[in-house]
Amino acid sequence: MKNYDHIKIEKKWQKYWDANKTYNTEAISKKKKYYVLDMFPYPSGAGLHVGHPRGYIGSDVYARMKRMQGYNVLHPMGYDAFGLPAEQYAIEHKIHPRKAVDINVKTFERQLSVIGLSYDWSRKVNTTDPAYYKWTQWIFLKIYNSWYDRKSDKARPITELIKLFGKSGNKNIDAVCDLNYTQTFSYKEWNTFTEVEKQGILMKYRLAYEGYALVNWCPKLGTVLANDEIVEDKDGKAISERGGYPVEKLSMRQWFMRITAYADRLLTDSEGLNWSTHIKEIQKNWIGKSEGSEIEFKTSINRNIKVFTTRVDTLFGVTYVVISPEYENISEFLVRSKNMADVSVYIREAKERSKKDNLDQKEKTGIELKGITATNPANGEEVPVWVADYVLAGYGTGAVMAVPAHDERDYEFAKKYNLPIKEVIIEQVNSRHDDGILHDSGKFDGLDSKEARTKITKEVDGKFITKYKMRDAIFARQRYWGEPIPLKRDKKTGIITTLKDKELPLKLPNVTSYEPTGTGESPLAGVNAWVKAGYETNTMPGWAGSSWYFLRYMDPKNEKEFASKKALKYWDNVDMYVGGQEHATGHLLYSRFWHKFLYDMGFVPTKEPFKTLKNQGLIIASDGRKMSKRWGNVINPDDTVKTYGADTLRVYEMFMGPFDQAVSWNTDSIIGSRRFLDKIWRLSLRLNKKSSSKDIENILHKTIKKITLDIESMNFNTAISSMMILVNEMEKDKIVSEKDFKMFLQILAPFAPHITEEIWEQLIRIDNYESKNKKQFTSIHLSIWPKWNEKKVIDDMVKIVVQVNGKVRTEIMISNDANEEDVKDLSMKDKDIIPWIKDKEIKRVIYVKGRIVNIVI
Ligand code: ANZ
Repeated sequence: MKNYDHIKIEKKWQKYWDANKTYNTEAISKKKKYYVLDMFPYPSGAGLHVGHPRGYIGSDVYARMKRMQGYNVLHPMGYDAFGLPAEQYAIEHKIHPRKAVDINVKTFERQLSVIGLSYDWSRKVNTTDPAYYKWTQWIFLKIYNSWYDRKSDKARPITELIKLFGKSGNKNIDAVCDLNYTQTFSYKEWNTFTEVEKQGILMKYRLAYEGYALVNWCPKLGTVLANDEIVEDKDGKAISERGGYPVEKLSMRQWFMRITAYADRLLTDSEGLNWSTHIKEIQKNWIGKSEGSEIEFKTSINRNIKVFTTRVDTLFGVTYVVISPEYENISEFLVRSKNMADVSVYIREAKERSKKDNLDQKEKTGIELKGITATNPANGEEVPVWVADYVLAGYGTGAVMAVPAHDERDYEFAKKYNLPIKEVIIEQVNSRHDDGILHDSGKFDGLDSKEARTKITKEVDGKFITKYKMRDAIFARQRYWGEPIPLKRDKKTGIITTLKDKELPLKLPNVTSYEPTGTGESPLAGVNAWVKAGYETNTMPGWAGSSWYFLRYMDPKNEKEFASKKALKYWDNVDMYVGGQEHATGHLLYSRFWHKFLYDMGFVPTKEPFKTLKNQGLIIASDGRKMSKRWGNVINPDDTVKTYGADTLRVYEMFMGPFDQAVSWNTDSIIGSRRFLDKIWRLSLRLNKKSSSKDIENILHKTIKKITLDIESMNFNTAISSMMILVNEMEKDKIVSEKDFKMFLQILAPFAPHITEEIWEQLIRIDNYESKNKKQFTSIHLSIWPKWNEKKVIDDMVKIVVQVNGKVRTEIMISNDANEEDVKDLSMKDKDIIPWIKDKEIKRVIYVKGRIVNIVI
């Protein structure tokens, strides 16, 4: 082949790899394993644009190097195909979601395969496949049938809790349970409870439980919307992104997962993960652990107000106390206030606002409860009590002690309503919100904030408390296209029973209408047989199937277990996970949570699913926007592959800029990557059996070292630029040694797998033609990754600066292994140095290895 014909070459090798199963993972083997995983995509109707494969190409380069380094590499791909995108597509195109998903998967698969990604397709998973979601349902049931024991700090089967209740009631049990559940009972009482009562109590402890939550309800669309399906109109009111219809808050029956039980472990275990600090920080803030104190204020109406504060050291600076409009006992305060009518209007309006307004309140409002005061437990001072909407009912105790001198929100509020501001902390590090030294705080004056917090909490009989911002996760959608929740409800008693293992999967029934019902209920509520059987009508949310798929790849065809113990032990966990950072508070938290649960139950051997995580940056369209059908700026990889070749696309996407940063697509610069490959093609036609020059050899070995380290750290762009330099040097040289060129091909192979394979094969063919010992062809991608020769990597000669009394007088070149005496000797004999030192007494000669000689006279 004279010219580089990418179309022919790429087709040929994709067919060959497929037929020869070049990339199939060995089952459990003696080899060391390496697990390289991409976040699997939603197969949306639009297909791939050139932004999507960036992460896939990066992880593919990485996986290919690991394979060549001798690892048994697991590098699979699959589809996360339940949920809204697939459902929307189906509704818009009036086809059943099952069909829509199958069509979309085909498109994705075709697009992915022309890029030459080295997936083991025999391990493909699809979350909508009943053979897959059988195990999603199975895991759900395990979670449903578990509780969290704080004493052993792990999940345990609910059967054990039932036994404990029967033996000693719930007094000595330290379990994570519903925040509002305070009932205690003895074992005798437990045994007298009816089954319905018992099940009601257990629901407060289960790790998957039923409850109510405010959801975003769009009456016009007749459906519940996720937060990211809502936008604001010009007045800041919530409207649906599709159609622009009003959205309200509505309380609806839901299933939840008690992820809060794992808050602390999710926090502490993230420290050991090799993830970007940015993502860890996002998760940390999301979990929002805060350590503080709960203290009580007595009030003039004989009703205490308990507040949660992280800054009890500022207690002497309290100038008022605030309760939330949705505070539990607010009516008792309301009826005793002197301005009851106004307060009641305020409360009603504030509640309305919090129902309707989607996001954070912009301007703080409030009203004083006239005639009611609270007593500061530290100094007996009487302060006013206010109701205000900047205090949230669902956080802490729903009430705060306000310290406007040291808290920004209180400050804003105090300024607006002319409330006093009293400073009690000085010598803060950065701002008046920081810790410092106490003053005007009675006997605590002079203490630092930290010490004061302990002492003051004790003094006022407060409690030390740890709170989390994170809430339990809703685990239900009122839509059709999701995994059925494998529970049945008895019509008369309401008692819920779980399906047996052998009844799984509970398959999604065929329906004629899978559109929202308009009542807010799932379309399954309209399927007679389903309702008659008593099945749960909500389906699982989008995040169910993706919370454990990485485990299924380890043993994807197993019908008896979600994965065998042996496979789980061998594959251990994901070594390298690549995907977008937009999943920081969704998928990446949920899957860590499920994994920890499975660990507690002894089903997986590791505490964390993903050891290392790398986030690829976005590819922005050349007009500066995100690529999207809506903007008409999408570039289809199919076109690029056709015109320039998959190898060019791969090299270009890896060369565009640092892997983790956003870059913009520029069709004009693709040609540079293509020329690089053209050059390599031409070089391959003039190879030589002689050795390369020493210079080329040195550059080659340096490049091998650099590429190896760059791929390891995912610095793909610098890897490519150093290969470009090497190719330029080779091109200039008269002799291009075949042996050296082959090593170069090997390090290029992960980036450009087709062209390298083609040249590799041609070289073997030529060799075989010329020699008697015919060699069998084996793929370059299964060849052994070249090792660099350390001696060739170190420069032979180094430059030494020679100074006299600290002033630079000349430079000399010395051999790398020259010893100290030789270097000093050489420096003093140098013709440029002799004039400076002759006839002088030399006091000292200082040598800084490999860099400087300083002669002191
Ligand atoms: C007095 C104080 C003085 C506070 C000070 C802070 C600084 P994090 O860290 O986010 O947990 N707070 C408590 N419950 C609240 C609620 N339901 N709605 C709104 N704000 C609430 O924040 C804890 C702090 O947030 C608490 O500490 C309380 O204000 C406020 F110089 O108490 B602080």
